[in-house]
Amino acid sequence: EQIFVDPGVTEALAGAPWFPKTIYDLDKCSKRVLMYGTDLDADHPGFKDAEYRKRRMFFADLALNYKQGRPVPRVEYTPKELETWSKIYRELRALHKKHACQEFLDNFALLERYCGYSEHNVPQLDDLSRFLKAKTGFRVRPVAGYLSSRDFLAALAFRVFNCTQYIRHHADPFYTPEPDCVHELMGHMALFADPDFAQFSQEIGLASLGACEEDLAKLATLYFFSIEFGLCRAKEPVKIDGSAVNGDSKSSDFKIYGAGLLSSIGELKHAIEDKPTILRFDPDRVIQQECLITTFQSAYFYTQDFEEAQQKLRMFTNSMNRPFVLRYNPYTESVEVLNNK
Ligand code: TIH
Ligand code: FE2
Repeated sequence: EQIFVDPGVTEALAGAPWFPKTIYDLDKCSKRVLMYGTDLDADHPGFKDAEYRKRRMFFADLALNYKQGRPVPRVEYTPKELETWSKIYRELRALHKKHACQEFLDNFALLERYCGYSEHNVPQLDDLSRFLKAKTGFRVRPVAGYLSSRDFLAALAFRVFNCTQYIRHHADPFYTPEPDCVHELMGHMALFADPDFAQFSQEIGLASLGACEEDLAKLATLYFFSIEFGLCRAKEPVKIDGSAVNGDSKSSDFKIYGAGLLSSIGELKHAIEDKPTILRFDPDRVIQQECLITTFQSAYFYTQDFEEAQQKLRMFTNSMNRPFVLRYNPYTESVEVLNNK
């Protein structure tokens, strides 16, 4: 409870959608699963597989009983699950080395060293959470499936990432329409260990708290075409004397940092080999793009680097109109609401 309540703040908040004020409020909004959560949709590859459905119930239970601040329960993956993981791991790692951005690769090497990443082991969310906390203050909590954009983005404001713990059905290891632990572990985790990327992610989260529906949809689209499907420019190798090395530009001019590409063998190859539409990440253009969740994207967006993504995002969030200002307090892990009138 706030002790000194500014009447202007109370009034501004009354007109805004509810949002978590402290990290413990995430126990409310991170459990409102939308799709596939406990009951799978009919066209899902696991729909007719009773064993898979039962397994998904087990994971849904873990997530729905989770409480912020507790260790994430460790899971023993089955030989079948491990087989799916190994198959993807081997192939993705080879693709990462060629096409992922340098920040991703550097941090991925740390995950292999400190978080149990290997072809023969599915890493535990709790180990990642501890590692990320020490690196950037990010943590993960288990989630049962898709959340609404609002509930999903809200957690980022507290440097918390909602992370699925179940693995995709073995029928289609190359692409899944819903996030699974392969997507989270192979796609997202490495960059949350990068301080600039962590900051970028948190700023999207903070901007989303209490935003109106229209602004929220735009932010979700910006999140989608950066954190999930973003590209950046390959850095020119630099010679000892500081000049750029010219020539030899055989490999693509773009590197990948988006998790949805880095976790999908199918879509990553598509983005690299099929010459898709690649446009500059300009928020006013990006927000017009439809986010596709059951097929490959029809366009991707790039920035030079994370710094440019950050600047562009700030330009956008400054133009949003919210009747209050939020300030994150890392000591109390809560947001303070200030009057903006
Ligand atoms: N399509 C991705 C994959 O197959 O790994 C998973 C997702 C990315 C974005 C939303 S779901
Ligand atoms: Fe994702």
